[in-house]
Parts: sequence; structure tokens; C-alpha cells
Amino acid sequence: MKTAFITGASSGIGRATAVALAQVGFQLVVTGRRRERLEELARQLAPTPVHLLLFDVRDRAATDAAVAGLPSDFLQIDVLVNNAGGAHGLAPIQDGDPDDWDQMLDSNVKGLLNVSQAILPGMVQRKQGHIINIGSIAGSETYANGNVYCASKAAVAALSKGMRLDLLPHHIRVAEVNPGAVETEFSTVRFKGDNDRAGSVYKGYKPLRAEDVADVIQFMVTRPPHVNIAEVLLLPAAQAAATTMRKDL
Ligand code: NDP
Ligand code: 8X3
Repeated sequence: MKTAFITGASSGIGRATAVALAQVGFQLVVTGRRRERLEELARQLAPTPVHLLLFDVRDRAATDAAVAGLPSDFLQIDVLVNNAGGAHGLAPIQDGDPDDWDQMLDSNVKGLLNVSQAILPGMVQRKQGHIINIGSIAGSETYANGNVYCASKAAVAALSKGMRLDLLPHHIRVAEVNPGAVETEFSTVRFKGDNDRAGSVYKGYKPLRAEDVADVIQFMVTRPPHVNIAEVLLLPAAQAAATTMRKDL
């Protein structure tokens, strides 16, 4: 049985990806900081073998310890989905909160590096692996007030290309999935629990569901070994650019 390691599986795209990969026969390592969410996911996925890891991707020592402590039957990671992260705040640069900047850069960029570095030695040694980094349309299109979040996702795009180059000799596929608007807890987190403001982001058009992104990831990781779908930009049909939605109100 192949093993997929999915960060940020307690919610949204990560959770849906866990369900989608279980459907095609993967066993799973699922990570996040909210234990009850991951336990509930594991119950839903039974009888798929699921191992839970609770750690903050910003904490390099905790990340290393969590990966090092994997039981032997989950040690060999075939697919890594670097998904954990999100946006904190939406403000002009001069009004930005440096704590928000830290959260975004430390989770979306350094967190992805922390997890990758913990898992890569095994993949390099086995000369086999597949990494899917979750970027965003925000990585290629900077929108007003998105400054640091957009920068963090531009970094994910650069890192995905860099990883693909460096890991080429080691037979490790590296790919990036860049969604547009997906209705998850993303905006609730960005707006610090303001559900009205979060809901308004998805009003007047049909956003993607987390399951739509998970379908694409499922397709990518079930291609034959000689195929790497290296980059995907996945938008709702009603979205043409980062902040351009057709609103049929
Ligand atoms: P959610 O808020 O629903 O999920 C985010 C997940 O990441 C949660 O499981 C959360 O788990 C985990 N997470 C966040 N920060 C940390 C951290 N420091 N350490 C460990 N886990 C963390 O949002 P989405 O599913 O939408 O977001 C998933 C990814 O998709 C993110 O990288 C986001 O930037 C990206 N994305 C989202 C889009 C959207 O429109 N929704 C569009 C494009 C990209 P927990 O809180 O339990 O730790
Ligand atoms: C999430 C999509 O456009 O809100 O990455 O930044 S967007």
C-alpha cells in the first residue's frame, strides 16, 4: 500500500485530499494542530490505515521529531502534499501586522521547507517520490492588500521549480497546484473569525469546493511514473483573474 503524507488535513483542501487519496488505495499520514478534527477524519476514513501527527509546521524541531517518530509501516512516504498554510489579514502594506507577516511566511514558505526537508532523505535514498506543493493564483498575480500572502505563494512557485530541478537526479517528481477561490476556512482564518466578511468572498458566484482541488491531486498522483503534471492553475469557471469574478447576482 502506498503512503501519502498530507499537511493541513484537518480542514479544507488537505482534508478533501485525504479522502480522495484514500479512495484510490493510499494509506495516510495526516497532519495539523487540531487533534479532534484529525481524529474525526481518521474515523471517517476507516478502514484505511491513517496515522495522525500533531505539529506546527513553523516549528522545525517539532516537524523533525514528528516525522522521525513515524511507525515503521508509515515511514516510506510515496506522496507528500505540502498544503498547510493560509492567509492572515488583508491590509495595505503600510498597515500590515508584522505578526501576520510572520505567520504567513513561516507557515507557507518555511513550513513547506521544514516538512520537505524532514521527508526528502527517505525519498532520495529510495530514488522515488512525488511532491505536490499547494501554491495559489496569488503566487503569479499580486492583488491589492494581498502583498505578503502573494509573496509567500510566489515563493512556493519558485521553490517548486527549484525543487523540481534539484530532485531531478533523484527520480522525485515535484508539482504545484495553484487554485483560485476555494470555499474553505481560508477566509475565516484570513479575517480572524469574521464569518460575515469571510462569507462575502464567495457570494454571487460558485467558488471551487475543496473536493474539486482534491480530484485534480488524485489524478496527478495516479499518473504513471514517467508523467509529471508539473503545474496546474485551477479556477472556478466564474473566475478569470485573482480578483475578477463574474457575479450573476
Ligand atoms: P483551511 O484554513 O481550510 O485549511 C488550512 C489547513 O492548514 C488546516 O488544516 C490547518 O490546520 C493547516 N495549517 C495552517 N497553518 C498551519 C501550521 N502553522 N501548522 C500546521 N498546520 C497548519 O484552508 P485551505 O484548505 O483553503 O488552505 C490550504 C492551502 O491552500 C493553503 O496553503 C492555502 O494558502 C492554499 N490555497 C487556498 C485557496 C482558497 O481559496 N481556499 C486558494 C489557493 C490556495 P490546523 O489549523 O489544524 O493546524
Ligand atoms: C487563495 C486565493 O486569491 O484569495 O490563495 O489569494 S486568493
